[in-house]
Amino acid sequence: MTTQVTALFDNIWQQYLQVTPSAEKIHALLGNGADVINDHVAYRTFNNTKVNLAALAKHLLALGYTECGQYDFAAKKLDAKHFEHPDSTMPKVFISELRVEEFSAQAQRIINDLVAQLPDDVSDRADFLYSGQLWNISSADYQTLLAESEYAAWLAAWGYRANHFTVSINHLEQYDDILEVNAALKAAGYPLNTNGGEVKGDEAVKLEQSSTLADTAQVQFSDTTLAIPSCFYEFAKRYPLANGELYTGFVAASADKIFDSTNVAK
Ligand code: OOG
Ligand code: NI
Repeated sequence: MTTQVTALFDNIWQQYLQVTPSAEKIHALLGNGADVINDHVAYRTFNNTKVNLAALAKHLLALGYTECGQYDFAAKKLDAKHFEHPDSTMPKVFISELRVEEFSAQAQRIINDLVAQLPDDVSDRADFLYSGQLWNISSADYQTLLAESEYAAWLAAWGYRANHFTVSINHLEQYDDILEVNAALKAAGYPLNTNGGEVKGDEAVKLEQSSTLADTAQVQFSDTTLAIPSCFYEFAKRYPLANGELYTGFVAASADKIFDSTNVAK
C-alpha cells in the first residue's frame, strides 16, 4: 500500500512542478540533496456531489488513509477535513470544499455549469487527484468568480491538483527553526505570504507554518490565455503533545491565512 501511496504522490508532485517551478529549486535548497519529507498536501474543490470532498477523499481511503480532523472557515465559506496514513512519513492530506450554495446566483450558475460539463463518474478516474482543469471556462467567468472568491476562481482555473506541498521542517537535516527556513527562502529571492505575519501559529498551538506566494503560470481559458497565481510551497514545524507525540492536526486560524497564498497581487 505504501508503494501505491508513493506512486500517487510522485504523480501529484510532477503535475505540481509543471506550474510551480520554484518548488523544485526550493526543494533542492532545503533538502540539500537529501530526501524531503512532506508534512501534507492540500486540495480544493466545490461541494457539488460529483466532485466534493468525499469524491476526492475516496482515493485516499482506498490507500489506507483515515479521516482525522474537521474544520470550518465561515468567512471563506469552506468546510475542510484532514486525512492521515498509518505510515507517518506519508503526507497528510488537507481537503477543503466550497459551500457553493452560499454564493451569489451568478457565481452558483458559473460553478454548476462547470461541474455539469463533467461525466457523472469523473471522480472514479484513477488520475482524478492530478487531472487538472477538466472543464471549459471563459476568462470573463473567471473574473466574475474572482470578484467573489479567490478560492472559487483558483479552482475554476486550475482544477484537480495539489494546491501546495509542505516541507516537514522536523525532518530537515540542515534546518530546525522556521525562522531560519524563512530567512533562507528570502535570501534566495522567494517572497513569503506575510498575511498574519510570516509565521502562522506557534509552539502553544503545536504548529508553525509559513508559505511562499504562489508562482504565476499560464492558464488556457476558452477565449484567451492568462498568467495567474498557480501553486505555492508551505513549510511546517510540529511540536509534541503532552504524550510526547507530534501534533498531527491543523490550526484553523493559521489555515485561514495560508489560503491567501494564491491571492492575485493587488
Ligand atoms: C489550504 C490552506 C490550509 C494549511 O496547512 O493550514 C492549509 C489551501 O490553501 O487550499 O493547507
Ligand atoms: Ni497547508
